[in-house]
Amino acid sequence: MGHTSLDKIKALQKNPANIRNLCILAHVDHGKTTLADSLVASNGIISSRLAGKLRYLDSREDEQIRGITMKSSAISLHYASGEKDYLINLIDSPGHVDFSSEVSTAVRLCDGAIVIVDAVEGVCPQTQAVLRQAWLENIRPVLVINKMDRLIMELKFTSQEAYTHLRKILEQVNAVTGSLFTSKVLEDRADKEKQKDTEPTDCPGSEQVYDWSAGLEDSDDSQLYFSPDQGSVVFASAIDGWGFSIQQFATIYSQKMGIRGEVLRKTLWGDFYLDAKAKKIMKGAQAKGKKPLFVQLVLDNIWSLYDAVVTRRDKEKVEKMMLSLGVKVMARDSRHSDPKVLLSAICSQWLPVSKAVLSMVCEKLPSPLDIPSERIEKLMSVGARRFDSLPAQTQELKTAFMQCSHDDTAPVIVFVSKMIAVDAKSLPQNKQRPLTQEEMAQRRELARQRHADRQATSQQTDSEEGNAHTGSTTQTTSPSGDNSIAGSRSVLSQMQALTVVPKQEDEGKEIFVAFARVYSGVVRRGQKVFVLGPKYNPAEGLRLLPDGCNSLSDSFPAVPHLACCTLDSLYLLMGRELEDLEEVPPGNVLGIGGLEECVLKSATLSTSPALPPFIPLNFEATPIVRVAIEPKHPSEMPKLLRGMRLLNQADPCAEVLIQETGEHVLVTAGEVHLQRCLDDLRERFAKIEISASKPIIPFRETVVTPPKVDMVNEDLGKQQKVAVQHQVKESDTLHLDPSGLVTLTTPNRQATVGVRAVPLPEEVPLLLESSADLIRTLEQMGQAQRDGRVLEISPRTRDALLEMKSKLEGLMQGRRWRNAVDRIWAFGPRRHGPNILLNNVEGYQRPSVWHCLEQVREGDSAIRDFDNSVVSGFQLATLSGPMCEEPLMGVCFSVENWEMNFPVQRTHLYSIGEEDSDTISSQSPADSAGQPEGQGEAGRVGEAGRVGEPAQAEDAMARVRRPEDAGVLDCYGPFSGQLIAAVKDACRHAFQAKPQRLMAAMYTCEIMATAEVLGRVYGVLGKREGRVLQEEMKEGTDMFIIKAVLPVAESFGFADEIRKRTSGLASPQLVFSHWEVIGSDPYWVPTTEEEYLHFGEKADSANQALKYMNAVRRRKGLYVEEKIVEHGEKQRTLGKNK
Ligand SMILES: Nc1nc2c(ncn2[C@@H]2O[C@H](COP(=O)(O)OP(=O)(O)OP(=O)(O)O)[C@@H](O)[C@H]2O)c(=O)[nH]1
Ligand SMILES: [Mg+2]
Repeated sequence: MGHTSLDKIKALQKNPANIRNLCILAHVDHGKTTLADSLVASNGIISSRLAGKLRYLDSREDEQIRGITMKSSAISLHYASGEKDYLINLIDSPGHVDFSSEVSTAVRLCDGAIVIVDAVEGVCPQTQAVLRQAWLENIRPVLVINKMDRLIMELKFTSQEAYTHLRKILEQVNAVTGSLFTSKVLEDRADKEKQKDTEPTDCPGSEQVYDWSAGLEDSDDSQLYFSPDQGSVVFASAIDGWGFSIQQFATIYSQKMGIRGEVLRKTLWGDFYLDAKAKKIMKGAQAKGKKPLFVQLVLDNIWSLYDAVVTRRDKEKVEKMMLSLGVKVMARDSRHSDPKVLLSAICSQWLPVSKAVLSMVCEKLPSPLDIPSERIEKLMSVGARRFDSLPAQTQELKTAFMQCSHDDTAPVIVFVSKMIAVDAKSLPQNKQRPLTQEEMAQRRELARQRHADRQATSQQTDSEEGNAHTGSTTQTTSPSGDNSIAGSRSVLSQMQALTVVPKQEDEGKEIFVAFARVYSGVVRRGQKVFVLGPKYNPAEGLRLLPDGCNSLSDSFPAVPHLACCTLDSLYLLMGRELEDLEEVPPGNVLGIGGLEECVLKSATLSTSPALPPFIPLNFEATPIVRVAIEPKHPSEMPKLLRGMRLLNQADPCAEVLIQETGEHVLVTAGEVHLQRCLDDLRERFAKIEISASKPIIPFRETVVTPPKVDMVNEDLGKQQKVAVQHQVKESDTLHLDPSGLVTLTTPNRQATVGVRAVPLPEEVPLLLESSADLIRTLEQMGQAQRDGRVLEISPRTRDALLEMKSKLEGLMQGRRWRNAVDRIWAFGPRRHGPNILLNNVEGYQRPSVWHCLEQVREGDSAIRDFDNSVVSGFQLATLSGPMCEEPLMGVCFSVENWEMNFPVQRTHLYSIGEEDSDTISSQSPADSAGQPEGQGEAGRVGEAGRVGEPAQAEDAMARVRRPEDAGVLDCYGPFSGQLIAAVKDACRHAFQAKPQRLMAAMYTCEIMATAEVLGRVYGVLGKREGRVLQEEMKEGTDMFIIKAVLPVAESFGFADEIRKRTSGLASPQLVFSHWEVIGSDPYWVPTTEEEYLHFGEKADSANQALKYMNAVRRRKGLYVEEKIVEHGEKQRTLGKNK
């Protein structure tokens, strides 16, 4: 370590008021790691000459080669400001979208963040994303506008232009935070209003109906906006090593010019100018055409320094400037052929960036003691639970967070946000460390002694060779052997004790270190803690373990979702190195060893059973790129499996799974992430040759309303229906109605279901996808209600659910969807997907999914037996569609007919609500048979007759015999299986009876390119079926920003191709955005003459959907309908004709 000793850091860790936990966030390549280098150099860990070039925190080889950060890493730094000593726990995070999950893991452990913005590029997509993440985690950001040198050297701006440009950037950033803040204030206000339950704040008698700014005025947002005069902005050039805040210049000029520092601080940024005559600072620089103070006093100095040193290389002037700045540089720097060396030597002394940034951080960012109580409540309110619905003991823990107490009585609370895989060799206990003075002296002594011994023995062995020989072989058994041999042996063992040799078994082994933070209590090595699973319920824990962790014996009662483990070792994270620690006080970031058995990716640890698990990390990126992997040599499969398990643990976002087909699949966030995961597997975790398939592109299947025109834009008549329906083959159990209703009877003819597939309005699946979490909560509530429990949810979640419901109602308009929302039976697949099961069964008034939201509980849980089987069938049908077994999306299955027909002696139908006279809860065979035929659908008439007849005879008996407990078992018996299969098949056939389409996953990308390469960018986009949404010029630069969407299927190699075609000038970032229906029909065949003429007989050349579908089917080993040999006589042997 550099000049800050480990002891110093240990001492600093004990004072939470002077600790700052922060991360560096920004868009890719805006200079996070470069800035971190300067901060690291300020602690002497790396040389300041190398700062910016070394990228110390990018410790992986591929990070260095590619020049991008791929994982977040932490380092502890010391900063002395005046009297005070601060400990800065700094986390550098990656900016590439593929690794945005790493940002989430970093943000969770911090109290503040440095947001960096490139002075040229301004606010980019990831800048917005990270600001949002910081916002969501309630951590406070400060701003660094980096790469200021580019304004001078690249854009050749004058200082005045630069000032205007900087103001714009600042406005952009503040606009982003402003929008986050406003929505929050409005939300809070709505909450408050609801609590008060008062009238809306309309001013009586005034014209104003709704005052949108109400609530915004009285909330304090001064902390929120970045503003140089508040000291929350630093202007920097990390690569040249300089940076400053307004404060620094205010101090300089207040001494020089005799103006009060306070005044300068307020006026250095903004529309102020210096009136030289009146010796006053005046407002209105812009209106009067004067130079603003910031330009005159700050930027001009920097501009002239660059001009003198880099542009004109004016030695004399440089000397003069150095003299006036009081800067001295080494001779070799001033003689260096690259003027940048001299520049950074001067700047890093004049305006060291580390000082500017670190003093801003210490002043503006909160310490662990200032953790907002809102944040604590949010962390502890897992799921949609309300904080005040948690047990009292749990709520008390809030004070433990706030106090950051060192007391032994304080509960230990630790959050692990990810597991880092490190090479066992680099652990401190296995590392070769430099010897201390005493050890060296000891070694010298030992060596001398050994030499003397050896001489003595050699004299002896000359005479008694045999003896010595036996002596040496029986070393362990005869300790009282020859004196000198024993002596040399003891010397040897002492030697071994002094040399630190890595254990053999540890060679190349990966050890997991948890990346964590202590929120309360002192963590000690060897301590026992509870590991709380995501579903752990503190109420249960408190009941079963009233004494907590202290009195824990080996046989503590089994509490669901709770485990106990020992913290084997604690580490200080120092970038590439780890240092051993005995204990870690609260408020610090640390590494914990020995958790790999209990923690997969993240976890909450505590000594108190009252703590609920923290809310899960919020990941912005959706993992979407999947590949199937297999070892080159099949015998190495076990190694691959082990490797994949390790990878899964070491990466917050990567997923590994075994598909139904038996393939081992790796799911990653993007191409770059995929590459990194594969490299990790090959070189670290599995250490074998592996082969990866081409990326598996996900698709969705859907149905659409029949098109009005054919492929050559001719009006379609009735024939489309014929073409569509050929896929459904009728049989004696399957009947297809011309309107698309499929009626299917189970093989034992005891149940009949009629299902119709209808495309959902376009926005509905989007809404359902984006509200997946809400739907999951709804499902949990429904489940709880069915089990007779009540799940408390926060008012906010309830509102969100109701809002979603009303949005759905708004979207599902028209005759077809009348009352549909209230008849939703289930969502699928996995009970929260973008498809809907609708209850249109005549007379079956089952409560809808929204039922659990209604506070008044009526006793009408009129659910039929086997209701669950229908839902299960629907889930299965939506999980994999008939086109290529991909999940469905945007399909509504409306169950229009469901009849059960039991021989009464075997089973019966009943339901809890059957007694209610006003609900026809259970449709007994009698009901179905007795219904007037006319009320069913056209296709049902025949069915009803057929099925109904035998039932009628047993009707009377069914009414009499209603044993209360029989039949329940049957819900899980073989018949339910038949029903599930029948519903699934009915859904599939109903799906096939409609025009089917594939949906492709789409990326959005923003490409920044100069005018010269614009054409080529469009070329690449066009070739890959991309669609440009928007193109605009970036203000103040000659760059264009192009926003486009691109199918994921066409995106592989896109970034590379763009980079190559534009000589590295444009580099896009792909972010998954949505699913889009592919226009062409994969089952289309030419039917009219024009179509034959236009597309030829095979007509598959233009059918993109067919290509995608067949590719998926082939991959999955499904039957692919293809003509392989078309014209036998035309076939040639390739070899001959080449
Ligand atoms: N001109 C100029 N270039 C800079 C400055 N700071 C960083 N760079 C360059 O910008 C590039 C990216 O820098 P990094 O520090 O790796 O960026 P990063 O934000 O860590 O990137 P990721 O971690 O991949 O998101 C490097 O080539 C740096 O040399 C600066 O102040 N001025
Ligand atoms: Mg980086």
